[in-house]
Amino acid sequence: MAIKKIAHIAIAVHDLAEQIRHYRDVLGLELVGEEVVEDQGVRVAFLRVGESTIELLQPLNDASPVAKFLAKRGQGIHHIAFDVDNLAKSLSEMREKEIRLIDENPRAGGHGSQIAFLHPKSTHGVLTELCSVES
Ligand code: CMX
Repeated sequence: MAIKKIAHIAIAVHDLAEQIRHYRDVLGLELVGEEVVEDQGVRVAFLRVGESTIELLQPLNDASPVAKFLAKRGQGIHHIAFDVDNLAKSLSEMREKEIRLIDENPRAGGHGSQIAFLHPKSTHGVLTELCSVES
């Protein structure tokens, strides 16, 4: 697997507008967009940091994995996403290395990307996303 860069670091938040004020107005990051990802039950704000992005995740409802995370752990870093050159091949490699996959196959993410999550129980407690814009 070839990791090209950190695509984004995602942070679980209760109130997107309040957090945007912090990241944009206090830290000075550029807000590049907001998007609802219905199937994940989240509203996402994207803030550019060089070649990477900070993603703020606010749950849309109690069924969202992010709502569960907030209830259990509170606000904070939710996952890290790596941009890989070939997502399907990378997933096969992870499977061979006995990493537990949440997504057996790539699925649609935000911004036209393809994504797949690795389970935090097999990545030492860090929920890890692999993503690719090409596949
Ligand atoms: N980071 C680290 N550990 C996490 C975690 C996270 N983000 N979310 C859950 N866990 C841990 C829990 O603390 C728990 O550990 P313990 O058993 O030691 O207490 C364990 O994983 C199981 O967690 P759970 O609360 O029982 O939740 P589920 O098993 O129902 O789901 C997970 C956990 C990771 C499989 C699920 O949240 C998931 O599928 N996540 C991937 C999808 C996602 O997060 N989408 C939202 C973002 C969408 C986007 O970016 O577009």
